[in-house]
Amino acid sequence: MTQYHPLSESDAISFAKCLSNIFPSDSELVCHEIGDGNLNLVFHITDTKSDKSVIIKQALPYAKVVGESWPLTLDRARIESEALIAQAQVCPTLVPEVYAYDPTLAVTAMEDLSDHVIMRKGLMQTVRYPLFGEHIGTFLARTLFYSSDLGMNQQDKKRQVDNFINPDLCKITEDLIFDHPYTDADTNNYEPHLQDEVDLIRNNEALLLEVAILREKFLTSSQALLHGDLHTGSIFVTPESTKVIDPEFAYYGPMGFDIGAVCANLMLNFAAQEAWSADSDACKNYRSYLTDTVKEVWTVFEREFRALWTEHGVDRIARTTGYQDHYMLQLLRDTVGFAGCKMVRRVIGLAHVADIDQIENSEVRERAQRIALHLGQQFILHHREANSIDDIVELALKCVILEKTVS
Ligand code: SR1
Ligand code: MG
Repeated sequence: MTQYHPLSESDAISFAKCLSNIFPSDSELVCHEIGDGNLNLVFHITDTKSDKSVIIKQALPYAKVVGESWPLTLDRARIESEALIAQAQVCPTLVPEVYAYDPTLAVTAMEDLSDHVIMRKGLMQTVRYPLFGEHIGTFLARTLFYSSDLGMNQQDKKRQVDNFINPDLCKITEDLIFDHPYTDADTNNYEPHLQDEVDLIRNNEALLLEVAILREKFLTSSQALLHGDLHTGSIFVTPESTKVIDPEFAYYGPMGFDIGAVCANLMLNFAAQEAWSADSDACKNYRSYLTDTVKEVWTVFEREFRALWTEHGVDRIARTTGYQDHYMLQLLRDTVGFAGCKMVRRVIGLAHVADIDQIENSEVRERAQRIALHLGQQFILHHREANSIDDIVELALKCVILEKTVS
């Protein structure tokens, strides 16, 4: 039996050749390792004769971004492939198809999405994706509803909670999102000019309390099967199509964590737009596009989730008058809070976003970092008071005005 080993490009070709119904027998395969994420190897394999292609993704037994000193379970490859399959059952057009999973090699073979672009890159080129809000709002509603106690048998759900227990990857989130940015952790990574803001954050008791409340929810709530890392680098897009990839952080957690991740990453791009737009009018327009998209993501999510609940809810008690409204308001508030935590960590913590880090002009980059930090803090501080998605947008516009007046 083959033992686990990191694949070379030629190993990946041998693996791909054994996949049934992908490549013709006379195929001539070429392979490139294209993984630019923090954790895995990703091989792109094409048949030069038929143009058919496949992605082979392999988990490494450590976090690639740090090295072998940070061991990580290979079980995340199983979790990823099973999460993709579960998502495909309710959103078949919104995730790549899984062709095969090999537990020994921690490898998943899946549909190649090279005709799409990583959304983060598209946003940095100020491309607009008119169907994205509808697609991702639907993805969130369907994946979260059908894996929750509202949409599935509650005993079956508990077995799913067990199946998707993901302690190593949750620990990354617990540390990098809810802990390290608020203390002097070795893994933090921020530019020295931000020290004043970092000090303010670490000494803001009201902020730390809200982070503790949100962290508790991440630690203890098993509302639904989350994607777990739904940033714009985990989403492939074209103007017509949206595909969500990379659910290796999947676990049963609070729904607002996924919705907040999408909103946070749109708002991180918002913070960085001065650098990517051609001029200030274009920047203003693109920022409006981003805030409109945040609103649309929530609005579509809410519409679809409520409709699923009403039409396909399995729980009698969930039909209690007023309960749906109470639940949706709590989801909105969680979304705002988690979005804030995800913005702060991308400036102070270990893993950043290209939207901000790739800004060459240091003054513009600093303005983007400060907008992201201010906005993230506002979201965290006010998440328990939010009553509508418009509150998020209002906070964002206020932050930009404030940043202009102080810089
Ligand atoms: C050590 S992994 C760092 C980050 O990359 C992933 O995409 C997650 O966001 C994680 O927090
Ligand atoms: Mg990832």
